[in-house]
Amino acid sequence: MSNLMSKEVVTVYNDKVLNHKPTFDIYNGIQNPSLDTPDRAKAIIGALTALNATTDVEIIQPREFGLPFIYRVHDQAYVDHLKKTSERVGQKPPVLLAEIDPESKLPILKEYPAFTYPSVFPHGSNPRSSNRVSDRGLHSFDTSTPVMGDTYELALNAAFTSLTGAEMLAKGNDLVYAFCRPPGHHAEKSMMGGYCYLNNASIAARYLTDQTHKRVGIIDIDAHHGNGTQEIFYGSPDVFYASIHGNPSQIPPYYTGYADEKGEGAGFGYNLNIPLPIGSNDEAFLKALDMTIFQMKLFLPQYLIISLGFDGFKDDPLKIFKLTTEGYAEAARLIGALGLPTLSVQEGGYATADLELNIATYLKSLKNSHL
Ligand code: Q9C
Ligand code: ZN
Repeated sequence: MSNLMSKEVVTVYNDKVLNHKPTFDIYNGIQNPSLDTPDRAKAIIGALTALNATTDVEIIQPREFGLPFIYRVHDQAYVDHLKKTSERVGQKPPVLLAEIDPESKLPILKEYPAFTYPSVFPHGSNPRSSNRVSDRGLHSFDTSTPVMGDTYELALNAAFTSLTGAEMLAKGNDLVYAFCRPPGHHAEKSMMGGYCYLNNASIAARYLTDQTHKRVGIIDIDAHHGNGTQEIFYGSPDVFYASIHGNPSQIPPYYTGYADEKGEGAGFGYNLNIPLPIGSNDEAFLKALDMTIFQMKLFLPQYLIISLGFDGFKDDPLKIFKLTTEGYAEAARLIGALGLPTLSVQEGGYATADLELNIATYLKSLKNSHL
């Protein structure tokens, strides 16, 4: 597929990305509006529409895949839990709740879709569950990841988006962007959390190894550790997971993402974590990316998946890193210079006003550097 002209980025998504409306993060018992707003999707669609007009990207719709592609990564019992919980919640009417108006600072009544959160978490050495309350905790690791009536359908749509992207790669396309929403890298084999339900990047990686028997490298540049992707491939030598993220001793997902987590069994040596101090700048991040790419090259990957989050941006409300738009451009150049067939999968990024520029800059830079 190589061509002297820089090539188009095949972009996969549909308008369902706008429908996901998570209600709240519950932090220390207090409800805050979720940062994963539909306005994020509007911003990204704005960028993609403009890039489509200049023929930098070509937009295609995701297609459906059978559930066995999902079960290659997630336990069937977990997928069933997500489906049944969504169905049950979807049968309830919307709820009216007070929310603080950011301008007037006064409570205003707002209508939310029906939702459910975990209320308890597993304990004991052999946690058993056959109750909807204990099941919620069994399959969630935080209180930021509500299930609404359409969550199962929309999470599956995001997984189909990344599977369609992987299929395009397997068919010989060099650069593919899957606009997945909800995101995926925090979702474990049988746990939701961190705004994630199904691990889109992992589902794509497993599809590629199954279909092509080639080695897949994953570089996760979302500012959080992808605990789900790490867990899923921890024992796998055919998928190398590498992540650069804010130090998990200070930020979510807290419990994993340390540098001494290197994989286990046959997968030992195929997991790389580079935690960076909160407040790190472009220079520190790009140095870590350079080290990551050096390690990745030794693995001789045949496909590359980027877990693409922009929450390391300097104006992100989570204030993890101080990366600039030019920093993301340089990151894309380093990634593009590998010259591998590359699928970029959307993860987080909450500086909505800057998302449009950041995604456009990343995709153009990737396209122009990938020869
Ligand atoms: N007070 C991704 O970036 N915690 N997930 C937010 C806000 C959840 C991040 C707390 C962060 C989840 C995909
Ligand atoms: Zn993130």
